[in-house]
Formats: sequence, C-alpha cells, structure tokens
Amino acid sequence: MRALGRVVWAWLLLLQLAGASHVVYENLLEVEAAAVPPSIVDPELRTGYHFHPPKNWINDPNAPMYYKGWYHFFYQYNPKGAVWGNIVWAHSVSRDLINWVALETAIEPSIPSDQYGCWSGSATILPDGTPVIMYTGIDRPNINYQVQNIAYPRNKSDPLLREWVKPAHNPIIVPEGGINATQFRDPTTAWRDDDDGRWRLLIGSVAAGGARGVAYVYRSRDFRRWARVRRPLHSAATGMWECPDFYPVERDGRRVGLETSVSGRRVKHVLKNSLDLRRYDYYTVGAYDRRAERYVPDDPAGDERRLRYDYGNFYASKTFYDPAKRRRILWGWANESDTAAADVAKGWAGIQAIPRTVWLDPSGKQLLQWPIEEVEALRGKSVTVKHRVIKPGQHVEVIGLQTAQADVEVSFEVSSLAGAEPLDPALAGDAQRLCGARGAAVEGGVGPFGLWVLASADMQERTAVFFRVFKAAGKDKPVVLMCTDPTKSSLNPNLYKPTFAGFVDTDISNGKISLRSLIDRSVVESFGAGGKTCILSRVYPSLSIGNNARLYVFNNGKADVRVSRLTAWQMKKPLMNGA
Ligand SMILES: *[C@@H]1O[C@H](CO)[C@@H](O)[C@H](O)[C@H]1NC(C)=O
Ligand SMILES: *[C@@H]1O[C@H](CO)[C@@H](O)[C@H](O)[C@H]1NC(C)=O
Ligand SMILES: *[C@H]1O[C@@H](CO)[C@H](O)[C@@H](O)[C@@H]1NC(C)=O
Repeated sequence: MRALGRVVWAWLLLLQLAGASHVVYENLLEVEAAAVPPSIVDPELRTGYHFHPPKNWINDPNAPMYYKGWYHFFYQYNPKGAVWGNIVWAHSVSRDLINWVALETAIEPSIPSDQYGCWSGSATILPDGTPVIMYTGIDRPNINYQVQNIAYPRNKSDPLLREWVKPAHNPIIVPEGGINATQFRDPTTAWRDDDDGRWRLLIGSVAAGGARGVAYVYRSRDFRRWARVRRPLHSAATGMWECPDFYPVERDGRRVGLETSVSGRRVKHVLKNSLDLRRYDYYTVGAYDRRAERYVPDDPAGDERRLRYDYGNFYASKTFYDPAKRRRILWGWANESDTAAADVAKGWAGIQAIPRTVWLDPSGKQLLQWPIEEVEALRGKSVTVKHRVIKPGQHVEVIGLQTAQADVEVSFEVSSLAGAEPLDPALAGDAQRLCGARGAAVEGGVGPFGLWVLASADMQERTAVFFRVFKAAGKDKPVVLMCTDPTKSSLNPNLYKPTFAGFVDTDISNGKISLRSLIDRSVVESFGAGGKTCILSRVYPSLSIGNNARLYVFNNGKADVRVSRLTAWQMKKPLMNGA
C-alpha cells in the first residue's frame, strides 16, 4: 500500500508540473483504481453534519471567532486536491455553528512574506471591536522559513468579513535570537493585561536541538511592534509544539466561558500544544503568573501525564470565546484513516470535529467537553430504550431508525463492581495499549460494555465504543477505561485502525456511567462520563453503509449491565458549504 501511495504522490507531482494534462490524469485514475476498493468512494461514506468543504484536503482550524452575529471559521485548505499542498485560508460563516456557507478564500499567498505559504493562525478582537488575524507565512522557496503576518478586514461594516488586507509592515514577527526558523509557527489569540496595556501572544517552537517544545511569548502595545520575552511561557521535553492555545477557565467548574484576557483569582489557565511528533493534542491546567510571564502546570508531572482533549484523531485544535453565549468553544481537525490513494479517489480528505463547549471540571484537574447545544437541532426521529438489562454475552439491537447518522445518549448501570478484573500494572499507565490488549472482543469482569455502531447485520463489521472497569492494586477507586475499537470496523484491509483509549477519572462506585456517540457515516465521536474522556475515530465500513448500518448495545463482561435509558436520534443534514 505504501508503494502505491508513493506512485500516486509521484503522479500528483506530475499533475502539478504538467498543469493537469489529460494524459497524466488518465494514468492517475488507473493507479487509483488498482489501489482503492470501491466501497471507499461510496458517497454514503461522506460525513454529513461534520464541517467539511465540498471537496479537497483540509487541515487545521484557523481564527474561529464571533463577529456581528456571525460565527466565522477559517481552515487550512488545498484548493487543488485531496492531499496536503497549495495551502490557503478557506472561509465559512454560520449563524449557529452547524449550518455553514462557504465564502471566498480569505487569505492566500500574495505578499513577499507569505508567498510560499499561508499557514495557521488566530484571531484577536481589539478593544474597538476590530478583528485582526495573525498567521504564519512562508517567505522563501524550498525551505519552510517561518514569519508571522497580520491581516485586517477591508470593511469592518461587513459582518461576513469577506476581504482581508495585509498591511505593508508585514511580516511583523521574524525568527531571531537563536529561534529555529523552520519551527516557528501558529500564533495564538492575543490577550491583554489592563495594568500595562500590553498584548501578549504565543508562538509554537522547539529548542534544545528538537528535544523541547516551547511556547514563546511576544508582547506589543500596538499590535504592530512585537518583542519576545526572553524566557518562554513554558517548555517541556516533548519535541516541537504546534498550534499552542492558552486561555482562562473558571476555577469553580461553572460551565461558563471566559474571554481570553480575563485574569484574577477565580481563574485557572489551560495550555494546549499539538505535539508534532506524536500528532495528538495535549493540555495541562495550571497557573499563569503575569508578572513573571510564566505558566506552571498544577500537576508537576502534568507535561508527562499527558491529558488529551481527545484520545482519537483530533489535532491542531483551537478554542475561541463566544460572547453571544458566554462559552469557550473548541474546534479540532480529524484527518482520514484511509490511504492517500483513497483520498485522491474520494476527492476529499479531512473534517472538523463537532465544535465542543469546554470548561473546567469541578475537581480542577481536567477539562470537560460537550458538543455545542446547537447540534441537537439536527435531531430527528428518535427511539428510546429504558430499564433494559443486558446479560453477560448478550447484545440488543436498537431498531426503528437509521443509525448511519445518529446521536446516541446512554446511561448505564453496572449491577456489581465485585467482578472487576485486576489491572495489569505494566499497562496501568497506557490506556491505548491496555485497550489493544483488552479490546471489545476480550471477555472481561465488569465490561467491556457499550455500543456497537456502524455494524452490519451479520456483525462482520462493527465499531465498538465501550467501557471496562478494573481493580487496581493499592487503589480503592476502580479504574475506568474508555475505548474505541475499530479493528472490526471494515472488511477493507487498507485502513489505519488503531484502538483508541483513555482513562475516565470518574467515581463509578454507584455503578453509573454515561456515554454519548455522534455517528456520521465515517466518523464516530464519543463522550464518556459527561465529557470527561472523548474519542474520535474515523472508520470506513464496506457493508454497514446507509440503511445497512445497525446499532447495538453489548455486554461482554460477567456482570449484568442495565441500560437505564438510551435515546438515539437520526440526524438531519445541515447546510454544509454547498456540499
Ligand atoms: C461595507 O460593508 C457594508 C455592509 O455589508 C456595505 O453596505 C458597504 O457598501 C461596504 N463598503 C464598501 C466600501 O464596500
Ligand atoms: C531546526 O529544526 C529542524 C527540525 O527539527 C532540524 O532539522 C534543523 O536542524 C533545525 N535547525 C537548526 C538550525 O537547529
Ligand atoms: C492521521 O492519519 C494517520 C494515518 O495515516 C496518521 O498515523 C496520523 O499521524 C495522522 N494524524 C495527523 C494529525 O496528521
């Protein structure tokens, strides 16, 4: 498969060089036909209510913001194909974060300091209400030399912000003072300290020869001249930090968001980085000392403990403050888990996760995340199951609705925790390996129990989203694992199908735990225990497509599991950029 992928890449290169002549295009189709099973190009595998453009490649979310009654969303986009390249800032607007209208490209290479690329960045709303975007530009050929540029709206009265202007004083930040110029990108939203009136923002980078991820602080009075604070805000031995995000959260666990500049005693801060080497988003909760311009995670081992927003496919995420509903919203990119050849054949690659409201858990130790309430407007026909006991080894089908695109909420109650299996100490620190060893098909004590989604009638295909409860030596609290197991999700052999898993820091002593899954044809996005642990998986069934997709509740443990309540809703299709 790798080799075939390379052939396609070679043709793509030829396509670009040859200006897409017919001869080359025909050859490309031949290569694809050999590499791609027919099911993968089934239009019914195309997501419906997850954000996507009509076609082509997308990656990082950029500069999400709310302006004059509209939500704005920009993203890294290849206008010429379904693989990464030719990146511009595509732009869409929405009234509700669910129905989207595509506008003209907002930012594309046009000045010396971005002529070889317009990469990720963020928006800041200035005190007079003007939005400003800062983004990374590539300013020389063949080497990804990175500088930061800004752009302003041409017409502030236009709520759709259709046109962006790059002032002549770009670039405004260049790599200096020993910064590795090829690893210097993704400026954050800026925050302002009322005491000294200065703006601050972060830029992701690397130090110690690639060993340490760093978030550099830059300060400015006028958003034009920026100076670096000598010591970074924070750094850790994780390799390059992409797409840093830094924001305040309410410390009392209320579900209310804070504007990025808010500070004070009622506030904790969250620092998120996208780890280029691991390709996942990690965060810590901690304290921001404005005078020292330093951030310290509450948990001294926080940088190693590795809390993630999502334990599946979720990268390059970015939050913004929504003043209309006083909440902080998280956007994250989910890539494909098929091959580049399949992406070319499909004509599209990449989606955004459903935007999530984020807030601090009352424990103060982690965040909670929940799909924005607006997604519930897409709920159509529903089926509810109540007080149904699932015996060991049993599974029960949820019938009466189409479940290839569904929103499912379940409350489980385990009869007894006494039979929980012992936790292998060697796997106690690694949820993903634990799930790999103790997947959905491996009978347990308490669990595995949960959902089989996108399942075929004969069960040959199914994606399991489930919990498993363990007894850990020396701990009185049972350890809860949440897992998505796509190893049986498709008969198509050429897919990336890792089991994804995270621990759920919840007290299950009353036996209760909840699960919500948003199913959308080739994506399953799940929220355990009210948003404590989230897992997004891409799956591409070959049989469980459209009306052939089924939904089951299963129990593969030795203890009875009761479904106190399950409701599944069929999901309607929103306006999606004309797709
Ligand atoms: C600016 O936008 C407003 C609102 O859309 C519009 O009425 C006005 O004509 C625009 N001005 C210019 C100079 O384009
Ligand atoms: C910059 O980082 C890249 C990638 O880690 C590395 O290959 C390169 O050697 C670094 N350059 C310098 C000058 O340290
Ligand atoms: C998404 O695709 C999989 C399979 O190709 C890769 O293993 C991941 O590294 C990739 N994720 C990102 C963020 O690029």
